[in-house]
Amino acid sequence: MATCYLGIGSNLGNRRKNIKLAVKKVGALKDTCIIKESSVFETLPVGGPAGQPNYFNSVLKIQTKVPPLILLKKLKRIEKELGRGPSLRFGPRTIDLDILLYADKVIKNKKLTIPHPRMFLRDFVIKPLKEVL
Ligand code: PH2
Ligand code: MG
Ligand code: MG
Repeated sequence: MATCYLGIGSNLGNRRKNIKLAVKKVGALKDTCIIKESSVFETLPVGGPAGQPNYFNSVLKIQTKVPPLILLKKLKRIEKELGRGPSLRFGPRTIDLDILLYADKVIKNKKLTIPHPRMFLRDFVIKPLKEVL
């Protein structure tokens, strides 16, 4: 089992509900369990088009046997199930599920970079992450 941290964000639709449903779906993944769930924080959008709604952000600590690239694929499927369509880079989205850390792995390829390349610059990640470390 690998300990892994996921960043969750939503700034479209019923943001709190989107996060709740995403957590439920992550918890239902095979070979995966949720260890801790941070509080949900309302945060100002960083980057992206001007005038987009505030985000709700949280972080999940999970344990999983699912390897990183497969986990990424499963998270993308959950995003799609929750109504995320194609969007601008940093544009508004119903749900965003990012792998922040995966055990002590360092990964860099076309599809995935771990640790998440911008996590240490982002208060909206660091604040909830501190609650669940
Ligand atoms: N996600 C982004 C870009 N900007 N800003 C906030 N406050 N929260 C986010 O989750 C967020 C963002 C790209 O994924
Ligand atoms: Mg993101
Ligand atoms: Mg993402």
